[in-house]
Amino acid sequence: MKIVDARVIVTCPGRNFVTLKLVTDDGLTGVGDATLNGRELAVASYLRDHVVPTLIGRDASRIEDTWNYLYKGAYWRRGPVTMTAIAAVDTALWDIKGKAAGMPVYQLLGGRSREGVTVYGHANAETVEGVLAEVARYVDLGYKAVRVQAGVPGLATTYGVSGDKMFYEPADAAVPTEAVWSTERYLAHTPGVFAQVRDEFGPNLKLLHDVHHRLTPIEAGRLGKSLEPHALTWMEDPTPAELQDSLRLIRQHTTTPIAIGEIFSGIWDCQQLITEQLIDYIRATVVHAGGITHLRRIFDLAALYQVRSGSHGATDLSPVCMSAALHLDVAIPNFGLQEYMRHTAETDAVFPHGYHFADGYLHPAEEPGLGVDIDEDLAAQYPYRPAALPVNRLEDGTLHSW
Ligand code: KDG
Ligand code: MG
Repeated sequence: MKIVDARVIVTCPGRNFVTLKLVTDDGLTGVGDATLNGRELAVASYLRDHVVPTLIGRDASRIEDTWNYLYKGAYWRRGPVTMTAIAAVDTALWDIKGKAAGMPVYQLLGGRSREGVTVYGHANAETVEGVLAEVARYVDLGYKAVRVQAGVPGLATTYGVSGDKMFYEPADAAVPTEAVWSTERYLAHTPGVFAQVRDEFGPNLKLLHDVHHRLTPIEAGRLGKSLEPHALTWMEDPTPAELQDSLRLIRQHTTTPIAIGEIFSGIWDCQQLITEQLIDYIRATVVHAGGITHLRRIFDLAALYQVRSGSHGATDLSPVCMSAALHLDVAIPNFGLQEYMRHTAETDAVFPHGYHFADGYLHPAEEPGLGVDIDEDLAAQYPYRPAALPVNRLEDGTLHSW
């Protein structure tokens, strides 16, 4: 089973997506997501210029060997652009393997460990009243887990608070827009928001919050401690995690569980966090962490240390990534939660897929492979539009993590 064609498709049905489609000599096709928000064309070029020429004629059944060929063969290893490109090839090859076997990919990963994939949605609003209404909306839709983000008084905009409630598109301009941040205002306001949400919705709803890398370890320790009475399922990205040792300091101060990993490219970014049990949930994704093959490796390491999965699933990860994620989510023993930001109707039309939401759970497609495709004719109607993620500054103008 040889690869005879490899197409890199860039499309913008509301936002940019990069997709790799592989075709084999026996007529099977496979798709892989290659979207790296704000840096889409870098991955498209990496694939077109450096990877596709090495794929033609390659045996499509050799997933592990192809992964290592692309990882070790490039000499440079790691990095988000490389790992996203490898992920696209890997995901497409799993899709093909599933189709060749006549099975959904989760069967090839060991079969089901659960009936459905518990997902969380984003309840967000500028005001606490607005937040309560949004949480109620998600509860009415059947969600069992909700991420809560509220506007911070005194700040013009806040991460995670959007006008269009079911989708969140922070990459809002060709040249990055600038937001202003105050840790003091944020720390003063946030615990009160969660007190009201917990009070209104009771103990059973899973509540989550994304700090988006904005605090120092000791500030994160303080936030975690102040959130303890409200029993969060996790506090996400409390501090930038390049310095993995710094998580020890947060752990010394709080029992609020910690989730990190959406910007990780592979196992080396989280090895210490996992093996020293400095996090509770690893949020790496199929598309940015080397595909199904490599993410499975991360999750298996995590399982040894009682760390559960909590994969990133924002709208900049295409339905191809979501389809792949669900096959892993349903199969691994240490699944925790899956983020689920809905895509727009335009995006769903470009990427017809078989996964579906019911009663707070997502269910992977049952057809052979991943159960997702790209409509290339429709995709061609949405040309690429430059869109970058914002930057963030403190009130005195100092550049801060966004
Ligand atoms: O591309 C960046 C977004 O995916 C990110 O800002 C969303 O943090 C995010 C999340 O948890 O969904
Ligand atoms: Mg996040």
